[in-house]
Amino acid sequence: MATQYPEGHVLIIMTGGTICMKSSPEGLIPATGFLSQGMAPRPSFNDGSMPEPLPVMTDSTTKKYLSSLRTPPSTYSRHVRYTLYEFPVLLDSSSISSEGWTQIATTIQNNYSLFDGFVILHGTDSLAYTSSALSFMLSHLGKPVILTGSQASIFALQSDAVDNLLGSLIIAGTFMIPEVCLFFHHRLFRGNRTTKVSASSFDAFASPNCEPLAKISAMGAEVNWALVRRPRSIARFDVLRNLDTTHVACLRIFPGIKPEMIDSVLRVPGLRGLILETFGAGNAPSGEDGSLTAIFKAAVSRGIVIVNVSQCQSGSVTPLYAPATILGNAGVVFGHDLTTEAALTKLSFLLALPDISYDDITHQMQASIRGEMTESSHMQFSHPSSELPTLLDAQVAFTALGYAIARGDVDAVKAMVHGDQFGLLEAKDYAENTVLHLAAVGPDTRVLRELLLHGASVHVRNRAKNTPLFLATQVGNSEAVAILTEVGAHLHSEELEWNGNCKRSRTGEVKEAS
Ligand code: ASN
Repeated sequence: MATQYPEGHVLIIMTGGTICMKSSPEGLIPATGFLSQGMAPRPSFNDGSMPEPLPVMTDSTTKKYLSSLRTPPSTYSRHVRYTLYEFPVLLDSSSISSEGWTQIATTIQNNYSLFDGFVILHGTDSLAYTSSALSFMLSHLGKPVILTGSQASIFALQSDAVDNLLGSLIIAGTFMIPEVCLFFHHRLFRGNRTTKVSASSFDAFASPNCEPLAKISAMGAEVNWALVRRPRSIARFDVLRNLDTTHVACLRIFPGIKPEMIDSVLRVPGLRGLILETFGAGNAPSGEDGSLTAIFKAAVSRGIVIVNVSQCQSGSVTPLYAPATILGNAGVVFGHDLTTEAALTKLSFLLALPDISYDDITHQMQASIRGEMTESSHMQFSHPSSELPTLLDAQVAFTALGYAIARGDVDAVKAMVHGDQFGLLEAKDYAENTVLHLAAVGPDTRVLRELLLHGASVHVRNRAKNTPLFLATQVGNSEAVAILTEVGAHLHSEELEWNGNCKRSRTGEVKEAS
């Protein structure tokens, strides 16, 4: 059925979890057939248009055509067209491991150029761990990866499954939020900031040290673009497989804990890292005559990375009290406001990097690499309400930026997008061209490079469904094509078909090839 609205294409990856579960004599277990039984019968997931199957890479060389469905148009006048790839073995997420994370990351990588976004369906028990792990495994990510699940099965009469899945699907198919996110109970969180806080409530996840990236209400999604992280280097999307979860441990300090207990964990053969969950702002007992401190010091000198995170949900590990300072002096790393989930998966990620030194690991554990930690220099600047930029200011700024791009004025462009308070990188003109579309056909590729270094997305398409790369190809701007390709831009299947059939002038006007 023809449609006047554009479609975002999303791949849903089903790994298991309550969302797909059905009863068995042993209790709830994951069941197959989610697309046909759970989604197709519901009008909010299926507009009845019976679209063609979509190609999905089930491994690096095998392409299969899987049934697809399309949502009715959303508030954003867009459909989301999607298909669902079910893993051969569906898990209760309590059984996920580094192998499962690699399977998810590899599936995203194999299908990266075929879809605009990805939704991962996963059990809630270890959802915060998987979200954190993927955030480290996927580097230079340029498309949304949204993990979700539910507290009750989609087949249950009262369930949070439809809201969680529909919200994730619409965000992944509409907004270019190039982060690993967790969507639950109407809120989109940065995945590596989350923790599961309830075993039964629908409001099951919290992100205590980082505001949600977006909230859904009856008015639609309110995205906090100032918080959204973007890739800011000229590099392609890449995946690190096989996190080292076998040489790390996690230990929670409690009143009266015996030093021998800690020592025996630190002497587990092959142990390379320990996440130490301490009291409050990072405090732990020193032991009689400093015996516990001596144990930590000895472990550090054996090359074990020990990271101090708080048992509290919010706040940060700091050298405020003597016990935390003593731990720091013994070589224990301050994990600041990392969640345990993020600390454990980050350490497993760093330990899996080839040729990384002990000093590099301890240094990186104390800095933010994927927005997992609040860095004091990144404190949000907030405008007094009287100085909030108006819509008119933003429109004027976007027009001025458009002119600067058109004349190739790299200094003016740099000044305008630096500390961008108007959301210029998300803004679109009447034809839904972003600043990157304009720069792709502009006279100076230094402007294009500058916009990329400030986080402009190469994957956003304009109203005619064209990417900046397509426009650059059409006007024969080979330098722009090379730069865009270097950051992982790719043509979509329709663009590959159109390419060669028509030529576009530098002003963006389409001409039939003669
Ligand atoms: N045990 C389930 C899981 O994590 C819990 C859930 O998904 N709500 O797979």
